[in-house]
Amino acid sequence: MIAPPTPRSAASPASPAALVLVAHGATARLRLADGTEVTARAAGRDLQFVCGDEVQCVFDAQHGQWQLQRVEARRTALYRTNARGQSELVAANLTLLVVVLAPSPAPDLFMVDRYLAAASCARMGAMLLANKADEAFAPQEELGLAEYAALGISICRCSARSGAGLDALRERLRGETVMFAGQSGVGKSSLLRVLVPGSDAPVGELLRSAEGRHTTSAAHLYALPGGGALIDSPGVRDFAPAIAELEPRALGFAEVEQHAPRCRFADCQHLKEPHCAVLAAVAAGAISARRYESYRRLRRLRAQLLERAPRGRR
Ligand SMILES: Nc1nc2c(ncn2[C@@H]2O[C@H](COP(=O)(O)OP(=O)(O)OP(=O)(O)O)[C@@H](O)[C@H]2O)c(=O)[nH]1
Ligand SMILES: [Mg+2]
Ligand SMILES: [Zn+2]
Repeated sequence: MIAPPTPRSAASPASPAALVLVAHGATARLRLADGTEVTARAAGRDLQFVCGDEVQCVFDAQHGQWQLQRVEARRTALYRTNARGQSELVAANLTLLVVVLAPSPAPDLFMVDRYLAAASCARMGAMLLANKADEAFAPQEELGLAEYAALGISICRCSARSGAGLDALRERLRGETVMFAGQSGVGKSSLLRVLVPGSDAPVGELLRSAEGRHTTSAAHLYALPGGGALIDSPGVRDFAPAIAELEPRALGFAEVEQHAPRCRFADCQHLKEPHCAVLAAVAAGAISARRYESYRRLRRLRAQLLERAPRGRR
Protein backbone atom coordinates (compact mmCIF):
# COMPACT_ATOMS: atom_id res chain seq x y z
CA MET A 1 0.00 0.00 0.00
CA ILE A 2 1.36 3.39 -0.95
CA ALA A 3 0.30 6.61 0.69
CA PRO A 4 -0.35 9.59 -1.56
CA PRO A 5 2.91 11.37 -2.26
CA THR A 6 3.61 14.51 -0.32
CA PRO A 7 3.89 17.69 -2.40
CA ARG A 8 7.66 17.56 -1.99
CA SER A 9 9.87 16.49 -4.92
CA ALA A 10 12.07 13.40 -4.70
CA ALA A 11 15.11 15.62 -5.06
CA SER A 12 14.31 17.57 -1.90
CA PRO A 13 17.29 17.39 0.47
CA ALA A 14 15.00 17.66 3.52
CA SER A 15 13.62 14.14 3.40
CA PRO A 16 11.19 13.53 6.26
CA ALA A 17 12.32 11.69 9.38
CA ALA A 18 10.41 8.50 10.09
CA LEU A 19 10.21 5.73 12.64
CA VAL A 20 10.45 2.04 11.76
CA LEU A 21 7.30 0.30 13.02
CA VAL A 22 8.00 -3.09 11.46
CA ALA A 23 11.07 -4.25 9.56
CA HIS A 24 10.84 -7.12 7.12
CA GLY A 25 13.84 -7.85 4.92
CA ALA A 26 14.39 -4.86 2.65
CA THR A 27 10.94 -3.47 3.43
CA ALA A 28 9.79 -1.43 6.40
CA ARG A 29 6.53 -0.04 7.64
CA LEU A 30 7.28 3.54 8.66
CA ARG A 31 5.49 6.26 10.54
CA LEU A 32 6.30 9.68 9.12
CA ALA A 33 6.60 12.80 11.27
CA ASP A 34 3.02 13.83 10.37
CA GLY A 35 1.69 10.48 11.63
CA THR A 36 1.07 8.91 8.22
CA GLU A 37 2.13 5.29 7.87
CA VAL A 38 3.81 4.19 4.67
CA THR A 39 5.65 1.15 3.34
CA ALA A 40 9.20 1.84 2.17
CA ARG A 41 11.97 -0.10 0.49
CA ALA A 42 15.62 0.18 1.45
CA ALA A 43 17.61 2.28 -1.01
CA GLY A 44 20.75 0.14 -0.58
CA ARG A 45 21.50 -3.49 0.17
CA ASP A 46 23.66 -2.79 3.20
CA LEU A 47 21.14 -0.59 4.99
CA GLN A 48 20.39 -2.36 8.25
CA PHE A 49 17.29 -1.29 10.15
CA VAL A 50 15.06 -2.68 12.86
CA CYS A 51 11.97 -1.82 14.81
CA GLY A 52 12.53 1.46 16.67
CA ASP A 53 15.06 2.87 14.22
CA GLU A 54 14.81 6.49 13.17
CA VAL A 55 15.34 6.82 9.45
CA GLN A 56 15.34 9.30 6.60
CA CYS A 57 13.08 8.48 3.69
CA VAL A 58 11.89 10.05 0.49
CA PHE A 59 9.04 9.46 -1.95
CA ASP A 60 10.40 8.21 -5.25
CA ALA A 61 7.82 9.60 -7.66
CA GLN A 62 9.29 7.71 -10.62
CA HIS A 63 8.65 4.31 -9.06
CA GLY A 64 5.69 5.46 -6.99
CA GLN A 65 7.12 4.25 -3.70
CA TRP A 66 8.85 5.39 -0.54
CA GLN A 67 12.56 4.81 -0.20
CA LEU A 68 14.36 4.37 3.08
CA GLN A 69 17.64 6.21 2.59
CA ARG A 70 19.50 6.47 5.84
CA VAL A 71 19.38 5.14 9.39
CA GLU A 72 20.09 7.68 12.12
CA ALA A 73 22.63 6.95 14.86
CA ARG A 74 21.06 4.73 17.53
CA ARG A 75 20.85 5.87 21.15
CA THR A 76 20.70 2.23 22.27
CA ALA A 77 20.81 -1.09 20.43
CA LEU A 78 19.73 -4.49 21.70
CA TYR A 79 21.59 -7.39 20.06
CA ARG A 80 21.14 -11.12 20.36
CA THR A 81 23.13 -14.13 19.19
CA ASN A 82 21.18 -15.84 16.41
CA ALA A 83 20.98 -19.57 15.64
CA ARG A 84 24.16 -19.32 13.51
CA GLY A 85 26.08 -17.80 16.40
CA GLN A 86 26.12 -14.35 14.82
CA SER A 87 25.28 -11.04 16.39
CA GLU A 88 21.87 -9.76 15.31
CA LEU A 89 20.16 -6.46 16.03
CA VAL A 90 16.78 -6.90 17.73
CA ALA A 91 15.51 -3.38 18.41
CA ALA A 92 16.80 0.19 18.37
CA ASN A 93 16.48 3.17 20.68
CA LEU A 94 14.84 1.29 23.55
CA THR A 95 14.95 3.05 26.91
CA LEU A 96 13.39 0.15 28.80
CA LEU A 97 13.36 -3.59 28.27
CA VAL A 98 10.39 -5.25 29.93
CA VAL A 99 10.82 -8.98 30.42
CA VAL A 100 7.36 -10.44 30.68
CA LEU A 101 6.81 -13.66 32.59
CA ALA A 102 3.85 -15.52 34.05
CA PRO A 103 3.02 -18.55 36.17
CA SER A 104 2.18 -20.28 32.89
CA PRO A 105 4.10 -21.13 30.80
CA ALA A 106 6.55 -21.90 33.62
CA PRO A 107 9.16 -19.12 33.72
CA ASP A 108 12.73 -19.72 32.55
CA LEU A 109 14.66 -17.48 34.94
CA PHE A 110 17.97 -18.22 33.21
CA MET A 111 16.56 -16.62 30.12
CA VAL A 112 15.29 -13.70 32.20
CA ASP A 113 18.87 -13.28 33.49
CA ARG A 114 20.26 -13.17 29.96
CA TYR A 115 17.75 -10.48 28.96
CA LEU A 116 18.69 -8.45 32.03
CA ALA A 117 22.39 -8.89 31.24
CA ALA A 118 21.85 -7.71 27.66
CA ALA A 119 19.86 -4.67 28.80
CA SER A 120 22.48 -3.75 31.37
CA CYS A 121 25.35 -4.01 28.85
CA ALA A 122 23.31 -2.00 26.32
CA ARG A 123 22.76 0.69 28.98
CA MET A 124 19.01 0.64 28.94
CA GLY A 125 16.59 0.22 31.81
CA ALA A 126 15.07 -3.17 32.52
CA MET A 127 12.22 -4.47 34.62
CA LEU A 128 10.15 -7.59 35.07
CA LEU A 129 6.47 -7.74 34.37
CA ALA A 130 4.75 -10.63 36.08
CA ASN A 131 1.52 -11.07 34.12
CA LYS A 132 -1.44 -13.37 34.89
CA ALA A 133 -1.71 -12.18 38.49
CA ASP A 134 -4.92 -14.20 38.50
CA GLU A 135 -2.70 -17.31 38.58
CA ALA A 136 -0.08 -18.20 41.22
CA PHE A 137 3.65 -18.72 40.77
CA ALA A 138 5.22 -21.85 42.30
CA PRO A 139 7.04 -21.17 45.62
CA GLN A 140 10.42 -21.65 43.94
CA GLU A 141 9.50 -19.09 41.29
CA GLU A 142 8.38 -16.58 43.95
CA LEU A 143 11.78 -17.05 45.56
CA GLY A 144 13.42 -16.23 42.25
CA LEU A 145 11.32 -13.08 41.94
CA ALA A 146 12.27 -12.03 45.47
CA GLU A 147 15.95 -12.35 44.50
CA TYR A 148 15.41 -9.95 41.60
CA ALA A 149 13.66 -7.48 43.89
CA ALA A 150 16.61 -7.71 46.30
CA LEU A 151 18.90 -6.76 43.40
CA GLY A 152 16.86 -3.61 42.88
CA ILE A 153 15.14 -4.85 39.73
CA SER A 154 11.57 -3.64 39.75
CA ILE A 155 8.78 -6.15 39.29
CA CYS A 156 5.34 -5.03 38.25
CA ARG A 157 2.51 -7.49 38.80
CA CYS A 158 -0.53 -7.29 36.61
CA SER A 159 -3.15 -9.20 34.71
CA ALA A 160 -4.15 -8.40 31.15
CA ARG A 161 -7.25 -10.48 31.81
CA SER A 162 -8.51 -8.98 35.10
CA GLY A 163 -7.01 -5.51 34.61
CA ALA A 164 -5.17 -5.67 37.95
CA GLY A 165 -2.02 -3.54 38.15
CA LEU A 166 -2.46 -1.96 34.73
CA ASP A 167 -2.76 1.65 35.93
CA ALA A 168 0.58 1.40 37.72
CA LEU A 169 2.06 -0.21 34.60
CA ARG A 170 0.77 2.61 32.35
CA GLU A 171 2.36 5.11 34.70
CA ARG A 172 5.68 3.24 34.67
CA LEU A 173 5.81 3.00 30.87
CA ARG A 174 4.80 6.58 30.14
CA GLY A 175 7.33 8.35 27.92
CA GLU A 176 9.57 5.30 27.56
CA THR A 177 10.45 3.37 24.42
CA VAL A 178 9.69 -0.10 25.65
CA MET A 179 9.98 -3.60 24.29
CA PHE A 180 8.00 -6.50 25.71
CA ALA A 181 10.17 -9.60 25.50
CA GLY A 182 9.82 -13.11 26.85
CA GLN A 183 8.52 -16.59 26.31
CA SER A 184 5.63 -17.32 24.01
CA GLY A 185 2.26 -17.29 25.74
CA VAL A 186 3.08 -15.08 28.73
CA GLY A 187 0.64 -12.45 27.46
CA LYS A 188 2.75 -9.76 25.76
CA SER A 189 0.24 -9.12 22.99
CA SER A 190 -2.69 -9.32 25.41
CA LEU A 191 -1.05 -6.58 27.48
CA LEU A 192 -0.36 -4.54 24.36
CA ARG A 193 -4.02 -4.70 23.40
CA VAL A 194 -5.14 -3.21 26.70
CA LEU A 195 -2.32 -0.64 26.88
CA VAL A 196 -2.81 0.54 23.30
CA PRO A 197 -6.54 0.37 22.54
CA GLY A 198 -7.33 -0.37 18.90
CA SER A 199 -3.89 -1.85 18.29
CA ASP A 200 -5.00 -5.24 16.95
CA ALA A 201 -2.00 -6.35 14.94
CA PRO A 202 -2.78 -6.23 11.21
CA VAL A 203 -3.88 -9.48 9.56
CA GLY A 204 -0.90 -11.26 8.06
CA GLU A 205 1.27 -10.67 11.07
CA LEU A 206 -0.73 -13.14 13.06
CA LEU A 207 0.03 -16.73 12.30
CA ARG A 208 -1.67 -19.78 13.63
CA SER A 209 0.84 -21.67 15.70
CA ALA A 210 0.97 -25.44 15.96
CA GLU A 211 -1.29 -25.27 19.02
CA GLY A 212 -3.82 -23.37 16.96
CA ARG A 213 -3.52 -20.05 18.76
CA HIS A 214 -2.34 -16.68 17.55
CA THR A 215 1.27 -15.91 18.11
CA THR A 216 3.25 -12.80 17.23
CA SER A 217 5.59 -13.30 14.28
CA ALA A 218 7.34 -9.93 13.98
CA ALA A 219 8.32 -7.10 16.31
CA HIS A 220 5.89 -4.21 15.90
CA LEU A 221 6.07 -0.73 17.39
CA TYR A 222 2.96 1.09 18.65
CA ALA A 223 2.57 4.59 20.10
CA LEU A 224 1.61 4.58 23.78
CA PRO A 225 -1.44 6.78 24.41
CA GLY A 226 0.30 8.62 27.29
CA GLY A 227 3.49 9.23 25.25
CA GLY A 228 6.32 6.88 24.38
CA ALA A 229 6.27 3.69 22.35
CA LEU A 230 5.75 -0.01 22.93
CA ILE A 231 7.24 -2.81 20.86
CA ASP A 232 5.49 -6.17 21.00
CA SER A 233 7.94 -8.88 20.02
CA PRO A 234 7.57 -12.56 19.12
CA GLY A 235 7.91 -15.02 21.97
CA VAL A 236 11.24 -16.81 22.19
CA ARG A 237 12.32 -20.23 23.41
CA ASP A 238 15.69 -18.86 24.31
CA PHE A 239 17.61 -15.62 24.27
CA ALA A 240 21.37 -15.11 24.24
CA PRO A 241 22.89 -11.64 24.23
CA ALA A 242 25.42 -10.91 21.46
CA ILE A 243 28.78 -11.78 22.98
CA ALA A 244 30.58 -8.74 21.59
CA GLU A 245 28.17 -6.52 23.51
CA LEU A 246 28.79 -8.20 26.89
CA GLU A 247 30.87 -6.24 29.35
CA PRO A 248 33.77 -8.73 29.93
CA ARG A 249 34.21 -8.48 33.70
CA ALA A 250 30.68 -9.13 34.96
CA LEU A 251 28.67 -9.86 31.79
CA GLY A 252 25.97 -7.47 32.93
CA PHE A 253 25.30 -9.22 36.27
CA ALA A 254 24.91 -6.38 38.78
CA GLU A 255 25.91 -8.41 41.85
CA VAL A 256 29.04 -9.76 40.12
CA GLU A 257 29.94 -6.22 39.10
CA GLN A 258 29.49 -5.15 42.71
CA HIS A 259 31.94 -7.70 44.15
CA ALA A 260 34.43 -7.98 41.26
CA PRO A 261 36.59 -4.98 42.25
CA ARG A 262 37.73 -6.98 45.31
CA CYS A 263 38.94 -10.01 43.32
CA ARG A 264 42.71 -10.49 43.42
CA PHE A 265 43.09 -10.61 39.64
CA ALA A 266 41.85 -7.74 37.52
CA ASP A 267 40.87 -10.20 34.76
CA CYS A 268 39.18 -12.64 37.16
CA GLN A 269 36.35 -14.50 35.46
CA HIS A 270 34.89 -15.55 38.83
CA LEU A 271 34.91 -19.25 37.96
CA LYS A 272 37.61 -20.91 40.03
CA GLU A 273 40.30 -18.29 40.45
CA PRO A 274 41.88 -17.96 43.91
CA HIS A 275 40.82 -15.00 46.07
CA CYS A 276 37.75 -14.33 44.00
CA ALA A 277 35.39 -11.98 45.86
CA VAL A 278 32.45 -13.14 43.77
CA LEU A 279 32.94 -16.82 44.69
CA ALA A 280 33.34 -15.75 48.34
CA ALA A 281 30.04 -13.84 48.12
CA VAL A 282 28.31 -16.90 46.63
CA ALA A 283 29.71 -19.10 49.43
CA ALA A 284 28.54 -16.60 52.04
CA GLY A 285 25.06 -16.47 50.51
CA ALA A 286 25.40 -12.79 49.57
CA ILE A 287 24.96 -13.74 45.89
CA SER A 288 22.13 -16.07 44.94
CA ALA A 289 23.39 -19.53 43.93
CA ARG A 290 20.89 -19.66 41.08
CA ARG A 291 21.94 -16.27 39.71
CA TYR A 292 25.59 -17.32 39.98
CA GLU A 293 24.83 -20.54 38.08
CA SER A 294 23.21 -18.35 35.44
CA TYR A 295 26.33 -16.20 35.30
CA ARG A 296 28.48 -19.32 34.88
CA ARG A 297 26.31 -20.57 32.03
CA LEU A 298 26.58 -17.26 30.21
CA ARG A 299 30.35 -17.21 30.78
CA ARG A 300 30.55 -20.71 29.24
CA LEU A 301 28.31 -19.77 26.32
CA ARG A 302 30.42 -16.69 25.66
CA ALA A 303 33.61 -18.79 25.63
CA GLN A 304 32.04 -21.29 23.20
CA LEU A 305 30.86 -18.56 20.86
CA LEU A 306 34.21 -16.78 20.93
CA GLU A 307 35.84 -20.10 20.05
CA ARG A 308 33.52 -20.55 17.08
CA ALA A 309 33.81 -16.99 15.78
CA PRO A 310 36.09 -16.68 12.74
CA ARG A 311 39.41 -15.06 13.53
CA GLY A 312 39.34 -11.29 13.35
CA ARG A 313 35.56 -11.22 13.47
CA ARG A 314 33.17 -11.45 16.36
N1 LIG B 1 -5.10 -16.22 33.01
C1 LIG B 1 -4.61 -15.26 32.27
N2 LIG B 1 -4.35 -15.50 30.96
C2 LIG B 1 -3.85 -14.50 30.22
C3 LIG B 1 -3.57 -13.22 30.76
N3 LIG B 1 -3.03 -12.46 29.79
C4 LIG B 1 -3.00 -13.23 28.68
N4 LIG B 1 -3.48 -14.45 28.92
C5 LIG B 1 -3.63 -15.57 27.97
O1 LIG B 1 -2.35 -16.08 27.62
C6 LIG B 1 -2.37 -16.58 26.28
C7 LIG B 1 -1.22 -16.05 25.48
O2 LIG B 1 -1.37 -14.64 25.34
P1 LIG B 1 -0.60 -13.78 24.23
O3 LIG B 1 -0.90 -12.37 24.54
O4 LIG B 1 -0.87 -14.26 22.86
O5 LIG B 1 0.93 -14.14 24.60
P2 LIG B 1 2.26 -13.61 23.89
O6 LIG B 1 3.24 -13.40 24.96
O7 LIG B 1 1.96 -12.46 23.01
O8 LIG B 1 2.69 -14.88 23.01
P3 LIG B 1 3.62 -14.88 21.67
O9 LIG B 1 3.05 -13.88 20.72
O10 LIG B 1 3.51 -16.28 21.18
O11 LIG B 1 4.98 -14.54 22.12
C8 LIG B 1 -3.74 -16.21 25.71
O12 LIG B 1 -4.56 -17.34 25.77
C9 LIG B 1 -4.23 -15.12 26.65
O13 LIG B 1 -5.64 -15.07 26.72
C10 LIG B 1 -3.85 -13.00 32.15
O14 LIG B 1 -3.64 -11.93 32.73
N5 LIG B 1 -4.37 -14.06 32.84
MG1 LIG C 1 2.30 -12.09 21.02
ZN1 LIG D 1 36.44 -13.01 40.77
